[in-house]
Amino acid sequence: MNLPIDLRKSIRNYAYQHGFELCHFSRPKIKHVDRQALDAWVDHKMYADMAWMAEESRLERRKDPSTMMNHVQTVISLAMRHTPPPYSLEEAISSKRQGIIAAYAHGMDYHDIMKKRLKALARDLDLLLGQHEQRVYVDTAPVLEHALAAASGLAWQGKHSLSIHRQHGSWMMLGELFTSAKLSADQEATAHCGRCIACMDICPTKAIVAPYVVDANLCISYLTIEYKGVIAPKLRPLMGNHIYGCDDCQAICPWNQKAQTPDRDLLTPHGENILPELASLLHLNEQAFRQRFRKSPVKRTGRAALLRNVCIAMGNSGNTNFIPLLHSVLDDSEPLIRAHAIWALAILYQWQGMGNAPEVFRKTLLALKTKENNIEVLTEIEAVLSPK
Ligand code: B12
Ligand code: SF4
Ligand code: SF4
Repeated sequence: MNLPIDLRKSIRNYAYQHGFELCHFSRPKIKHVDRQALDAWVDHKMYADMAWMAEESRLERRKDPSTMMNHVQTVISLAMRHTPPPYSLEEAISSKRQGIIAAYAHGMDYHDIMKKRLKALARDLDLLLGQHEQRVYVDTAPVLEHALAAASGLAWQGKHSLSIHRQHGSWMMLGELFTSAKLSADQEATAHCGRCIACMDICPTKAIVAPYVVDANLCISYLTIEYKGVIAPKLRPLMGNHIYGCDDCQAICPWNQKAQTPDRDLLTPHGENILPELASLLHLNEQAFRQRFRKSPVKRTGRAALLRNVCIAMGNSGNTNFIPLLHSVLDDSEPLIRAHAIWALAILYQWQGMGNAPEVFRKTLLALKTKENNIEVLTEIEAVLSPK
């Protein structure tokens, strides 16, 4: 069915009522240049351990959204804004006591909220247009969300690869509603990065390897959220006090300096998660972790990986008050935490001017070595006892 243009106005109104600030329309097509760029990204293994990003069938669906649903005619791209970080980047990265959780994770998990809102919008569309085929997607589906957002005019893709809106900046999350109704498409977005490369310059790990291309292997967001293993020693010092995600490339972006705090933030930021005290996190046992982050996206990362990040942030802080705390997790049941606590202690002892491993720490490590059977923890012990 071909539908009149002003129906889009009604749909936008519904979208707004459901908590979406932006609602734009495009055909279910990905441009050749985006398909090629996706292939190149996969060929260069920039997806790191996120194997699903390279799975053949999912890759094909990413490149051709029309294969996601029979009879799809229109993709409705939607954005839900969230509150920007309520602190400056300098203030956050210079703290010696606190860790940084990315702004989108200061409140509730957007996946849950956005899915509910998209389904409610789909019900409205059935009432408006008559019962028809629809599907909703948020984040995890094989949908190239940035490319569709750009095609629909919702936002352009910045050099940090994120979607930016002229007025709202990039502090927003994306979702899509695929429908069999043929609604007129909006005009493609125009880009406004110009000659700026501030995001590429500020990135602590130089993960934006070329304009529009992020190598996940290097990105702190990937390392702290998605990656569950031992973090490469050379990357640890670059992670600073980022303990969940990273907003540096967005915080520096000139388009975000003009962005207003949204009137309503359905993710409702929670004070506890805004620059949390590192010390308050290191002693969370499994139950306390689940309780503390039960509504937050942080729960998806799990206790072991979060506390691994906390250990790294403590090591990077130069705050030697953390030494006793780190000693107390050397017998944690999670090898990941033990391994990174050893690294952090070695760094903090250096800050104290006690060389690589002062005598008391050496004795502790020698004792640990006799009972440790995890190879990764043993590697960390060796790196301190016999540095190369
Ligand atoms: C995998 C993934 C990640 C990975 C990889 C990131 C990446 N850039 O690929 C990791 C874990 C690192 C990550 C991190 C983050 N993510 Co993420 N992530 C995704 C996910 C699931 C897929 C992205 C993807 O397809 N990557 C593959 C690459 C090839 O795609 P691409 O980056 O869009 O690349 C395009 C460009 O390179 C373009 N291109 C190439 N050359 C050129 C040249 C020109 C001129 C142009 C215009 C374009 C262009 O072509 C490519 C294909 O379209 C999406 C959700 C989704 N389903 O889309 C969320 C998503 C992108 N993430 C999101 C967020 C919020 C983040 C973080 C900000 C979280 C945080 N605060 O820590 C960081 C930001 C890091 C960054 N700078 O990208 C949001 C972005 C919202 C927004 N405003 O844009 C999304 C859309 C989730 C959502 N539903 O809201 N993420
Ligand atoms: S999220 Fe952080 S590490 Fe990743 S590209 Fe942006 S600034 Fe770099
Ligand atoms: S910091 Fe500059 S280059 Fe990067 S996304 Fe923003 S405007 Fe574009």
